[in-house]
Amino acid sequence: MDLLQRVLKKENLNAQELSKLYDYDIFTLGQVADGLRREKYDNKVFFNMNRHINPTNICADVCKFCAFSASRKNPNPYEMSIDEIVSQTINAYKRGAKEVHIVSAHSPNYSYEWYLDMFSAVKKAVPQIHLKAMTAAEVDFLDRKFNKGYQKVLEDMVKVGVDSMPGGGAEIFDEEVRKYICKGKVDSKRWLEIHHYWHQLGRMSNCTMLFGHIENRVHRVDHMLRLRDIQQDKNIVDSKQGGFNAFIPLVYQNQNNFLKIENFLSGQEILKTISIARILLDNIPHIKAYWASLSLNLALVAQEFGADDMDGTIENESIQSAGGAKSKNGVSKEEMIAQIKNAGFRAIERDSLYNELQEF
Ligand code: V47
Repeated sequence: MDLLQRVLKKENLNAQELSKLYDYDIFTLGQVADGLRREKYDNKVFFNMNRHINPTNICADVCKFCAFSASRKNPNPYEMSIDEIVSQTINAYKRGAKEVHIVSAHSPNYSYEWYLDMFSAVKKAVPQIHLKAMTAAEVDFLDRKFNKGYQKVLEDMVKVGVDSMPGGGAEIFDEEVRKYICKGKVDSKRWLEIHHYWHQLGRMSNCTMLFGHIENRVHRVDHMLRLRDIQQDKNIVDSKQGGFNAFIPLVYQNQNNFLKIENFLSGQEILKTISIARILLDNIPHIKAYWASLSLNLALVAQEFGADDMDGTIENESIQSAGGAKSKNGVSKEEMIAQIKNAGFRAIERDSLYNELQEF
């Protein structure tokens, strides 16, 4: 039987076998992925009104791909105070943001209590805002620095009002590649355990994959399968609470950092990866074509290749843009809506948990 048919019949295949999905042309993969996304969401494209806040770029880790952290190539260290973070949240809320996405470098300077106080202060100032914060890499960093145990860190996050976790820090789970690109950071097993425990607490999170550097197709598929596996936990599925909301493939931005690559990703390879994600990740509801990473244009095309979400207005994007992406100032709500509609889709503003708020 044809490989695609075997995959759609949910035959148990390994990453090596499944990586052969890339041998199909993009139209075949796209048609199947588009069919699956339309079954669930018709021709809706989701976006949200959000604000990214990155409290500091001072980092104890040295990931080769990172252009955001203060380093020899980026000698502009900064550190925000809790007051600044709160005031950015209030201003974003007044402009219509429903979510703040707070992710930091792994700072040697902030105390454990600083994080808890900061989240409490944000939630106290704007109780209505959805607080999406702390990558699994940060949770692991705090656990190791302050000897807390990752479970305690996650439980404390719940107590101070963190609503959901973003998907950062996943990079590529393959241990060899990971060792080369981000040695010393949270390992793959722990990244997955942290999200799994968060899901057991009844909370939602996202998951990412950084691709287009030194990884190969098998590594990408292996990454997706590891995510699909933890999403299968029967207790969590039965409880109908907690789990991954969205998978976000992040295209590697190759400027101002220490990871030199020889093979640049084609648009075709990016779209195939998005289609394969939709086909393989049948238990993760949303595939986010993060426009800051893909560009607005390709993120819109990706909506015909299995993606159903663009991410949000962002207001201030520091990580992809540090690596060369044109996303520094976010995108206005008006432009986001116009672009989605011009591409022939229905523009749906959602909240952070994908409840539909308004159609434009
Ligand atoms: O973990 C770092 C990546 C991630 C580069 O959960 C890079 O809704 C490309 O996770 N080129 C952080 N990527 C961003 C992130 C995210 C973004 C938007 C929404 C959500 C969500 C999560 O950015 C890091 C890392 O994988 N990254 N450097 C780079 N040069």
